[in-house]
Amino acid sequence: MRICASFRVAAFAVVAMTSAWTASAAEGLDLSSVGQPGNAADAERTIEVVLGDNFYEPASVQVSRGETIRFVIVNQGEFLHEFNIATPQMHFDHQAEMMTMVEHGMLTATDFEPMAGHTHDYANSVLVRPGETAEIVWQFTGDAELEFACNVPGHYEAGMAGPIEIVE
Ligand SMILES: [Cu+2]
Repeated sequence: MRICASFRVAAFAVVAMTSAWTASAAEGLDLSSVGQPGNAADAERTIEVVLGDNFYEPASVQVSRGETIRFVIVNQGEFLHEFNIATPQMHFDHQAEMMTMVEHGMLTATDFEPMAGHTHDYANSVLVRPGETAEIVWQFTGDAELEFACNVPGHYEAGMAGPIEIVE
């Protein structure tokens, strides 16, 4: 995690304003219906997901219930994108949080700054800067309707969401 000195000052200033939504975000994050973090050693498959402006390749994925997948997430776009495994409602809620991050200068079109109390450090989601690659290992043990999506403001509506079909 990189926190530059100037950002520490800015972060301190907005901590009071953001503490409420940070707490609610953490408390509301019951991931059991989505699945659970997996171990890379248990992954039966690796799926490479390319993030573009504003699309995913592949546009959908199919997994077996209980399967552990290693996602290698490559941002080939010119903008910051997210790969987030969740329910449509969770994505909707997260979009509001991200809008707050934008309003507080924590998130721009191409970059984001982690801060105390909110590092955007969830096991089911990752923000990937342009040109960077990230990994998520996830085990699909939940029973909710899932999709992967980017909740950077405007991107979901622009098409950055795809279904995750879970087959028995
Ligand atoms: Cu995006």
